[in-house]
Amino acid sequence: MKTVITYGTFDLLHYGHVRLLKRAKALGDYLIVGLSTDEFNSMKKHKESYNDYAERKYILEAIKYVDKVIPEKDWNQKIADVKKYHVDTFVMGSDWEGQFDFLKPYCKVVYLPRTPGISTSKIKEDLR
Ligand code: C2G
Repeated sequence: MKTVITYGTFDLLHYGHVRLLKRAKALGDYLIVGLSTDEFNSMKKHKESYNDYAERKYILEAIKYVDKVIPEKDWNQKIADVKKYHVDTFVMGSDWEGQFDFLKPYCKVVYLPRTPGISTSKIKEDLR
């Protein structure tokens, strides 16, 4: 079984997120999502999500590409997660290109092209 992992806030879930999850799952058989907790968002990522962790987790678990959701509490948990879950491939959108190459000794690192024209901040702006 090939395990893939990705991380994010996934707030106001949109098709850019779902396209990322679909392509990530296609790289293996089992997809784990490290979902940023509310504390991690506000303390370390300096962003507040509209939906809280429980709501974002509920939505992600309803997506057929997602097999498991774990909390992302810290920037420094990825190596431990890769080891703990025997991850074969780490995936992130291309806005993170190169930022996680430190994982290369532990697993494959894949940056997938971001979906243009959609983002949570754009949705919020458009709705304003
Ligand atoms: N994404 C995408 N296309 C978009 C918007 C987002 O492919 N139009 C991808 C991002 O590149 C990321 C994932 O969807 O891989 C989740 O996006 P965010 O929730 O914005 O993730 P982010 O806040 O960047 O958190 O430790 C990593 C961080 O937790 C990533």
